[in-house]
Amino acid sequence: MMSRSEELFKEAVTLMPGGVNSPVRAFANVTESPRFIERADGAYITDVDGNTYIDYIGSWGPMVLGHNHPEVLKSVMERAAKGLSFGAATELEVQMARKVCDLVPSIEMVRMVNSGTEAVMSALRAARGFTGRNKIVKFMGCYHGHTDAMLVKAGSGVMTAGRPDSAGVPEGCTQDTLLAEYNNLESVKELFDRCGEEIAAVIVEPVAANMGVVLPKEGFLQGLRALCDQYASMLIFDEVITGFRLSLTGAQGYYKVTPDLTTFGKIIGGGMPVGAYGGRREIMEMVAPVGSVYQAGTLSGNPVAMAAGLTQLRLLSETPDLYKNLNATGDWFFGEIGKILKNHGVAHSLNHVGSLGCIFFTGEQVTDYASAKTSDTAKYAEYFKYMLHHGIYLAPSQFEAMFLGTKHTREQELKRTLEIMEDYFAKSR
Ligand code: HOZ
Repeated sequence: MMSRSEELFKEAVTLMPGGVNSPVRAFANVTESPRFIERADGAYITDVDGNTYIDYIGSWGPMVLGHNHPEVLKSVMERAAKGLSFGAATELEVQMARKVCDLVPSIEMVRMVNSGTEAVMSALRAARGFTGRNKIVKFMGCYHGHTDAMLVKAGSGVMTAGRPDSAGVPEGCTQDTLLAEYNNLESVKELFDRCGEEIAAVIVEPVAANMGVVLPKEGFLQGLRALCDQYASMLIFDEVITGFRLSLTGAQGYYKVTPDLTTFGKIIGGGMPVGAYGGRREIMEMVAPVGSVYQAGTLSGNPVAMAAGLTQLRLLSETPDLYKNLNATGDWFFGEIGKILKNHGVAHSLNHVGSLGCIFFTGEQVTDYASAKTSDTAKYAEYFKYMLHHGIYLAPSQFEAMFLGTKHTREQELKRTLEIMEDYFAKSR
């Protein structure tokens, strides 16, 4: 008999490409039928068949405080009762801008948009407008949303689709995208040597989290900063994943490197469809209606989304030791995973920082796109399926991250997860 999720998927594929509104969630790479989610609470997510799982996706990052935080929910309900969208300025937008500028020292001005993709697209335009240059350096395996210029050797679903680029992107849109290797400063230097005066910006995920998780080597981010300074190019940190996750000041605070521009995504809306870009005042003042870089959006700064995001940012900034505890829990959890993998002789590269991590099934240390690609994706699919069938909801792709939140406790959720991992790796020897 078919489950309700299977029934829905059968219908969905006749109505939506691949049955979904975003490719990774189709579960195609783990040869499993996607679960259709009904509700979520804390660290748990429940599908339409009533199966409850410990959730390690957390809406791809924003659920740092767990699903359905009562205060976030309350602010959404109260705000929704006053109207869903005005397409006009609101006080909440001012409060949100104030909060982001107060929390992140590199951001003097900010503009709200509706997604990380939009934030990146707009930040690139601002950097190009400000410098009067066209070329952008991007790293293989880094994913910056699906804006045309960034769909070159991108991570996430593009990586698992088995083709490096997307159809429908004219060559002209990517001719100014220069590719470098993550963690290889030399590859960036070569590009600057060749055409440094034409490079508007270097964009990077300060912790790459869309080719699995790949940490920056010591000096890599600092080296990018120095090169950008030398050539008066902009350094853009895409903190869609790391912002308000690694620390209150994101990866830039964690690694102590200051970008010129920063992009944020869903995390800034507490899970609502929000993104933002911001940075140095002189760059942001290039943006319309002050400057000549055009960018707009009816739903940008939507009051309900702002209410959710502001409440989440307030809770994140006011809860004592939140990041200290969350990062310590991450260190402990991934440490325990490491022990299990080692005990069972599993070839792996376990990459993690704070509450973000992933297991690569490869004997190579994963430090970039090429080494990430050595991972055995069939092995990942097998592991994923076992975990799913035992109540653990992991990313349905090798090339994504595992996200922890404050509701994942050592005593319950993490302990249970480790027990199931132990069972799996003991059986799959
Ligand atoms: N890598 C994406 C999040 N950063 C996956 C989300 C999706 O495609 O649905």
